[in-house]
Amino acid sequence: MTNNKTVLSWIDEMAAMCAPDKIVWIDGSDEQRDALRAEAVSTGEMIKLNQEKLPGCYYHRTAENDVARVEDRTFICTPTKEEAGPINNWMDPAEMYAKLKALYKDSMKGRTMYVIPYSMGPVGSPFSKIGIELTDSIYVVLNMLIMTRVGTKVMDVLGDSPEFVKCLHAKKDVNPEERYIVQFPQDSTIWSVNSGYGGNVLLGKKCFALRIASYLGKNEGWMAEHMLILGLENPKGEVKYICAAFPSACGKTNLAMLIPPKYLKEKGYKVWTVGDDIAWLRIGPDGRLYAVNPEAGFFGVAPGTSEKTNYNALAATKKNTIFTNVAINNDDMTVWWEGLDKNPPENATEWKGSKVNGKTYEGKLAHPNSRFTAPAVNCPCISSEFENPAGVPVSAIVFGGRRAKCAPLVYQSRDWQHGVFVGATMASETTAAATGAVGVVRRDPMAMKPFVGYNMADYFAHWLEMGKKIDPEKAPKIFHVNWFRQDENGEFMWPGFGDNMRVLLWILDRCEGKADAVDSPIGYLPKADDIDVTDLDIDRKTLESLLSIDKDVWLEDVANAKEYFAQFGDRLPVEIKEELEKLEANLKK
Ligand code: GTP
Ligand code: SPV
Ligand code: MN
Repeated sequence: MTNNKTVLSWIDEMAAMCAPDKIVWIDGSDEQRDALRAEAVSTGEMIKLNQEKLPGCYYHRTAENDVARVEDRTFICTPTKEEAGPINNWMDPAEMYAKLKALYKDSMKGRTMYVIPYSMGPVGSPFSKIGIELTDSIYVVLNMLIMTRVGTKVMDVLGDSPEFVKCLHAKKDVNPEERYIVQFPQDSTIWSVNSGYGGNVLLGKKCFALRIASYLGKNEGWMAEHMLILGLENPKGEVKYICAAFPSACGKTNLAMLIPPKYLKEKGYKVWTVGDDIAWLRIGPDGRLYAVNPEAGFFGVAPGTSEKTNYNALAATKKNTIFTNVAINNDDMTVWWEGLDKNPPENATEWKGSKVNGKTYEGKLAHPNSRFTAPAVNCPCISSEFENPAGVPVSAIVFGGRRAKCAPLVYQSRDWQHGVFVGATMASETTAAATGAVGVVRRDPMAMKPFVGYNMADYFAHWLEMGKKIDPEKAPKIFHVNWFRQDENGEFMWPGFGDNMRVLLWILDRCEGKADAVDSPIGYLPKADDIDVTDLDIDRKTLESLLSIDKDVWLEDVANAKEYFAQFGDRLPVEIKEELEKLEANLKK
C-alpha cells in the first residue's frame, strides 16, 4: 500500500517486537470488512445480531475487568514531569518504553497484526491529521472502520511524509495489573497494552484526537477539545454553530442530536449534528474560530438512549453498528439496555454473558458504560457540513457538568478571559465512563482532565493565547450550563434532553445581543422570563431556583478551586488567579 520508508521501518520494528504470525493492511474496502466480521463471528469475538432488524450489526463483550477508560493507568510521558504537569500520570519515556517493550515482546505470536491507516478529520483537509494503528484485535479494526476514515486513500495523502501518529495496541491477556495507555507527545507515539475496550484501544479517539492533538495544537496554534459541535437552524434557515464541553457521560451525544420541543419544531427550528465528542478548532482566514469533528462515527453511551431521549442516536444504531457490553434479547437476537424501554427481554443474556430472565433480574442487564459504535452517516440529523474540510464557524462555546447544587441552569461569562476561567473551574460528579467511584465531585477543567496531553496550566495559557488571536468582534461567547441540578429529594429540577433547546436559544440570543440578562457575582444570568417555557410543565419557583446561586455553596467551591489551582504553582496564568480573586470578592460583596 505504500513505499513510505518511515512507515515501513516502523512497522518492521514493531513487528519484530510483537512477533505476529502475519501482517494485514486494512484498505477500507467493504469486502475486507465483511471478511473480518465473518472471522470475528467464527472465533466468537463478535456475535452476529438479527440481520433483518439490525443489518450489519454485531455484538461484542469485553472482559469484566475491562469496561471503561483506566485513568490511573494512563500516562503522559514527556521528557520532564513538569511538561506533563501535576494532574497527569508521568514516567520517564525511556523507562516507560523499556517497561512496555517487555510486555509487547512476542505478544502477537499466533496472531495477526492489522495495520490501520486512518485520518482524523476529512481526508486531506488542512485540519486533519493521519495516524496508523497496529493492533491484534479485529474488534478494534471494525470499530476504527466506523470511528475514523480508513484505508488506501489515507496512505495516498500521507505519501512519503514521516508525519503520522504511531499507534500500537496489543490486547495481550487483558491483565488489569499490567494495563497501560501511554502517550509520548514528543514522539507522536501511543502505546496501549492489556485492554480491549473503547477509549483504551481505539487510539484515534481520546489518545490521539485529544491527548496527542492537544499537544500538537499548543505548538501549532490550534485546539483539540472534548466538545460536541451542533448547528442550530432558525425558521429563517440560518444556522449558528455551538461547541459544548461536558465531561464523559454528561450529555454531549444527547445535546448534539437534540430534537426541539414540539412548538419550536413547528416554528421551524432544527438541530444538526456535526460532532458528539471531539472538536478540533482553528482560526480561519477571516479571524473567526472554526470547528471540525475529527471522527467519523459515534461511540455513544447506550443506557438511557431511547426513542424519547435521543431518537436520532437510536436511529443511527439500526445498521452497521457494533454494540459493546449491552444485553442481548435471545428471542430475536436484538439488543437491550436500561432506559431503552420498559420491556426488558425475558430471555436475555446480560452483559457479563449469563442467561437470565430480564423481567426479574435484579442486576443491570447492560453495563452502565455499555456503548454503541455507529457510523455518523446513519444519523438522521447529520449536518450537511459534516465533511466540510474548512469546518463550521463557532458562535458560542458552552461548558457544563453534573452539579447537584452549585451551578445554575445557565450563565454567561463576561468576556473571553472570564470564559476561560469558567472552563478552568469546571467540576462534575464522576460517571461510569472511567473506572473508579461514581458520583464524586472532581475538578475537570474544560472536561479535559483525563485528556490533556501536557501541563494543564500551560493549557489554560494556550486558551488565553488563542483568545488574543481571534478577531474580538467575531469571538465566540462563552457560557456554562448545568442540566443536573437537584432538589432536596435528589430529583433533577430541569427536564433536560430536548428541552435544553430552550437554553440554547437564550445562548444564541445573547450572542446576537437580543436577550436580556442580570449581572451577578458569577456572570450574566437569564431572568426567569427570558427562558421560553411554552408547553413546559415547570413552576415559576423551580425555574427561579434553577437560575439562582447560593453564595455559601459558591464560596465553598471557590475555596476548593483555589486549592486545586495551587498545585500548578507559578505556572498558573495570572489571569486565572485574578479571575478567581474577582469572583471571591463579588461573592463576598
Ligand atoms: P461520552 O461519550 O462518555 O463522552 O458521554 P456524553 O457526554 O456524550 O454523554 P451522553 O449524551 O451519552 O449522556 C450520558 C448520560 O447522561 C445518559 O445516560 C443520558 O441519558 C444522560 N443525559 C444526557 N442529557 C441529559 C439531560 O439533559 N438531563 C439528564 N437528566 N440526563 C441527561
Ligand atoms: C469518554 O469516556 O469520554 C468517551 C468514551 O467518549 S471513550 O472512548 O471510552 O473515552
Ligand atoms: Mn467523551
